Amino acid sequence: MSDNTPWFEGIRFPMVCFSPEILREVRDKFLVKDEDTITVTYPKSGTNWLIEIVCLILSKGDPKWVQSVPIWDRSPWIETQHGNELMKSQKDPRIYTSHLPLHLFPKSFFSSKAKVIYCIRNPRDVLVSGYYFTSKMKIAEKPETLQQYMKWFLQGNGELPCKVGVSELKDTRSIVEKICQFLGKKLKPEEIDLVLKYSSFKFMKENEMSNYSLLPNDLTTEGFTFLRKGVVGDWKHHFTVAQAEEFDKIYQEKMAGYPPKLFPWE
Ligand code: PPS
Repeated sequence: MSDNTPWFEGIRFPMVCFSPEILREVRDKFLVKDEDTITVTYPKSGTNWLIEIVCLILSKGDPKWVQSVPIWDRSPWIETQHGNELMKSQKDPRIYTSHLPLHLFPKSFFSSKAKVIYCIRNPRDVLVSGYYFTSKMKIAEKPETLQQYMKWFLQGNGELPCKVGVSELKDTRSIVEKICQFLGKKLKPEEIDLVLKYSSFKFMKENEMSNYSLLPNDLTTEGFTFLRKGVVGDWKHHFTVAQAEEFDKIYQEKMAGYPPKLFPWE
């Protein structure tokens, strides 16, 4: 990645949506409240899917809210200029989102009782998803090839905060039930059915409040599709054997010391 993309404390941020002032303010001054629910992810790990599920749980499966308010307004990204501004008028109990790594996360979180739902995805699928996303967005520098993007990706972007983990959203029903329990929301089985229905890939792809078709044209290029494939294991169709080996080598190095089979993709 060229030096045109600005750094903030070891992380690269496209300055179209971010500013050093806001990033600093979020870390040092943002007041996390005990009643807050925060969805936290590394980018391209299923953030929007998780937000949709949380919103639908809060509305007991009624799709009115998710079909009338853009996803980035329902659960604002606190570190973006738009999200940060919205947070100033957000009513309690608040829900919001962040991709921030641990060292940039609001300090006040660590002494709060706020609920964090942290979603992880196979980093190989994250890489492929990020490659297509970056290739079609005007805010980020475009990789010429997957190999080039892999090189950028493997340079690393730090780690994310984790208070409660939700692994890759494979068995979605049990994940939804786990989130309901965590949030203290009792939903009837038929309400859970509605949460699953309206947060499915098909429904989210058709919902213009969730599929990013409302993004201004000057941010995206021809052929931009936010809900691209939504599957597990797409990386196998993209990595060459050499790339898979290169990825594994770095993965093993970075994960040294963690118990084996810690994650579902291992
Ligand atoms: S972002 O830009 O970081 O906020 O992106 P994020 O939402 O984290 O990740 C985008 C990927 O999530 C997939 N997605 C889904 N998969 C399955 N079901 C549902 N409902 C769903 N919603 C979003 C989306 O398709 C992106 O993955 P890829 O692999 O590119 O398809």
